[in-house]
Amino acid sequence: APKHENNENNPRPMGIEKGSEVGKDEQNDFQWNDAPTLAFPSISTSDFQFNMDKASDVIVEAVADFFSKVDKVKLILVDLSSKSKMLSLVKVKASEKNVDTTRFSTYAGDITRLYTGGGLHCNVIANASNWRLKPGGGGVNAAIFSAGGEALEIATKEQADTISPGSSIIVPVPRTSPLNQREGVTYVIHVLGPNMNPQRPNCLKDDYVKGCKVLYEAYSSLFNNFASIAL
Ligand code: AR6
Repeated sequence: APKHENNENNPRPMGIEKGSEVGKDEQNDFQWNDAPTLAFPSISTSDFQFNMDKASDVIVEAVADFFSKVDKVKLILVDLSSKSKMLSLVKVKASEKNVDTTRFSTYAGDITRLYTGGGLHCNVIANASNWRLKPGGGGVNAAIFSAGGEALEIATKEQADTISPGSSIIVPVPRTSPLNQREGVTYVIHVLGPNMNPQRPNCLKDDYVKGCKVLYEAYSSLFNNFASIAL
């Protein structure tokens, strides 16, 4: 067991209590603690300047729709700080919509250090990408490419050169990548969300009718791609 497992500073996502029976489905003996888990950041709400209140509605709707079709997988929304406005908004709305907290939780921490920083086993993580699937830039994209090393860059290029808003691309993470070796991440799914930042390509200029539609498509594409790997 990793050393940090008893560290109180590493909050566990709701619904996953170490050493307890929480998450065990009595009916069929299904172990929720072992369920395939996707960790994902809030797409478009930082550099792409998408309204957080609207984005949180879209996330909860996309999660609820996905859970109505797919069973026995877990989703975790991740953001860097426990003071994250996105995490608070989504927690409130998920609870209002009665989304199952065994299957959907939030986690404050670095998505590139889920295992070494939080003891979480997530073999699939999502990235808020740019249309050229290029490393760097900033935000979670820079963090994931930096943690993934050259191996992730090469593996990404093997899958695609570009990506369009509202879609996602599955990249198997090579064993040589530190993200795989250190964190146990075997897939990164790059997602391109809608952009409201005039200084970035394809700005939607505050068209939130289109924006919410594209954001919903981005999450459905992500979740469906995750299911195609996990199940
Ligand atoms: N771990 C978890 N969450 C993070 C991390 C991290 N290490 N770093 C940032 N976040 P953003 P976007 C959160 O800006 O708005 C890039 O340059 C952050 O707090 O990364 O979709 C790309 O190349 C926020 O909640 O993505 C694109 O050009 C969320 O991740 C552009 O930014 C997404 O913020 C995409 O912009």
